[in-house]
Amino acid sequence: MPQDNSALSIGRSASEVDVVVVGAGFAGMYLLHRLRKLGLTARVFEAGSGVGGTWYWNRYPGARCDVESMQYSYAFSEELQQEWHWPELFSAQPDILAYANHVADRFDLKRDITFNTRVTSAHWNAGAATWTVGTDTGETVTARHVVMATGCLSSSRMPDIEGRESFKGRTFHTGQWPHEKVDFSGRTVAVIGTGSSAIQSIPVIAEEAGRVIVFQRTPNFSIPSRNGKMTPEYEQSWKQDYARRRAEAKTMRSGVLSPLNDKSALADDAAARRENYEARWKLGGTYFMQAYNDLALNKASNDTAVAFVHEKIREIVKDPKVAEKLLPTNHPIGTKRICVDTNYYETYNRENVSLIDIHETPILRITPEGVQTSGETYVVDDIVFATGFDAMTGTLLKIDIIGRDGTTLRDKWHGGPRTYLGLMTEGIPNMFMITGPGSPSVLSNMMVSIEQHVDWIVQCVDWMRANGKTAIEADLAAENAWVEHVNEVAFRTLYPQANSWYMGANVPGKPQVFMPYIGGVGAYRVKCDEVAAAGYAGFHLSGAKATAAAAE
Ligand code: NA7
Repeated sequence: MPQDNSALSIGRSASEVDVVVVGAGFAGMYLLHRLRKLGLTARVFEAGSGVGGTWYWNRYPGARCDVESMQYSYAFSEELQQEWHWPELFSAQPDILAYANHVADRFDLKRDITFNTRVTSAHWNAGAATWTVGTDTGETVTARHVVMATGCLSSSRMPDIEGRESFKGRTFHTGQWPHEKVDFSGRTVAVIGTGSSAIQSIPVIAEEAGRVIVFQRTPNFSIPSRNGKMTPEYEQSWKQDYARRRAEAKTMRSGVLSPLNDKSALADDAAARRENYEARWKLGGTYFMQAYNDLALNKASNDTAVAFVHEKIREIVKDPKVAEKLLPTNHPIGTKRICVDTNYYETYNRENVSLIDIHETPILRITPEGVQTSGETYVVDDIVFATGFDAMTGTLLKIDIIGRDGTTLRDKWHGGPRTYLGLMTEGIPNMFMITGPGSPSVLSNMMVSIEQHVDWIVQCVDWMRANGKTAIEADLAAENAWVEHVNEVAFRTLYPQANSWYMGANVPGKPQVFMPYIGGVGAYRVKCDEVAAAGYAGFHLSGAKATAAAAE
């Protein structure tokens, strides 16, 4: 029985701890809670001034989760999931941030979190089997383990457009939005990008601004969310049945309990297919992609869903020229993260909204007054960059990580990320990643994947203590086999056909490797559990029991 040391506090000044955790989003918070329960000491470093990670930074108008509230929440505490009330079916950013703060207070987490502090380096000390972690405030801490709870979309990316710095008006990035409300009343606003953040924010900005000019490079598929108020009946249906539903969600491909229609799109005739897509469109959200079981696998099946959404866009958008520009044609539906919206396509029927296709008229530069394209110069008051992130690896590679025998993470990953199970990388001992590349991460309900990784890591650290092991490192052959498997599974699907951030394609010069693991949350969990049960097969463990016992 692990000892309950949740009251244990080491404060924010300890220079030696068992575990350094980088990031106080949902991963770092739950990890801290679990480590304390084991009686381990931990310090969490967080660049922001508060908890919440993604939901701390992405405060843009309309920011909302595309996994429904009853499922996008922690499952580890029955009391927590019973007592918390979500006001809407799909939660808005302020509600998720309020939840993160509630959890931090309820489990008294903040006393071990050092805010406003970014980890800049981590150097492995081979003799002592410890890490020395450095921060931008000049502090150094020594720890046996480091866990990167750094998030998958935490390095926002400004585009390399000439003259960007010369713009005289206000500029914003959706991923680093100000904490106070931004007033767009009466202003002319350029929005660059049409990914999920833009699709969520454009309808809200358009209601307030004088004019909105959207600069689109690639149209995206978006499905109406059908968000609404949480009804007591719906909430109760979940709360009464939470244990069973959570357990079932863990076995699903995406970690979301969802209505999968387990047949091929080609098994239905055109009329039945249309009826099915219509029902899914009415249902709303990402469940659209589960209308059939082969939409991510079979191009002919996928084409039927594409045709349906194209038809919907043409139906909603009144100006046929604008509608044509909005049709995504260069990637199968779902191979870029599908967007979920409230009134996105409808917004283009507003008088004050214009769409500029930058394939037709490329952006040449940003001037002090606005955005100059090959066709026209648009004078604007504000520019909103909804241009995304250096996903999955960006934040990790900013940290100067030096592992065994001088191996640096940057060198190790110069051709793209290489991991064993998305949890560790060879050459860098005792450093775990939560939802790292090579794990289901961004293709899944992040809460489910975070809890799975935290549970696995905590169990591993505990096992190491019990077995007198001081170091764990991924085996190179096991890692190579896993990387090959991740690729092989990805290339069985349509995903690699899109220039997506899953592939690193949105960052010029970034190696193009399919980063998340498509094999599904359920199968992946089984694999991780088997590895642990086999005494951490595919990992090298070192350290003598006698030494550990003496140290304790
Ligand atoms: P995304 O999905 O990466 O979207 C970024 C958008 O910005 C996308 O439309 C890009 O076009 C566009 N972009 C990027 N660089 C440029 C330049 N230089 N010029 C014009 N347009 C550009 O990021 P989001 O923040 O919307 O969403 C990220 C995830 O958060 C989302 O998938 C959900 O999981 C939640 P492109 O497609 O690259 O042609």
